[in-house]
Amino acid sequence: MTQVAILIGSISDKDVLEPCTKVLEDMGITYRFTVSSAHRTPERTENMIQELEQAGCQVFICAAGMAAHLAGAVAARTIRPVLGVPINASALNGWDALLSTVQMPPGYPVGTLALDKAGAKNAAWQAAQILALNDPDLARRILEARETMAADVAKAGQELES
Ligand code: RP5
Repeated sequence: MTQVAILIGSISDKDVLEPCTKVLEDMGITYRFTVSSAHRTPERTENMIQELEQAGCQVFICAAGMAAHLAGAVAARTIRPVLGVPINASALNGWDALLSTVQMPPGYPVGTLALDKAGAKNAAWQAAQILALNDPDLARRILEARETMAADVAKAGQELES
């Protein structure tokens, strides 16, 4: 079963998604990571969405740069949550991708995260939180991870002050 799909617009985007796959793996979430371009392979994108939904995908994470329409193209074809990660892949430093991803028409939202690796990481956390609505064990793992993060801050504070 595939709980989460990660779609990138180009294979050149692959490394940016490494923090995303790590969080999903740490949380025990099954995912499929593949490439499909909104512009270069529109039919593949459309077919992929159907295939992924049939495989049980609950959340789509879509990452692209430049004219970053991948998340919007997916949101047009599914009512499952779509999270968008704009990638800095141009001379406009990612502003083009951010604005292309975030500005969706009413009824077709893309939950747009931060640029690049920061957004990729939080897309995984956001997907985990969505899945946790119906998965108490996953909810517990998320809370435990937060406790670890809080303990790390406290430990760093103690070390800084000592
Ligand atoms: C976007 O254009 C991709 O998501 C990538 O970020 C950027 C460059 O793609 P390539 O020319 O490297 O395939 O569509």
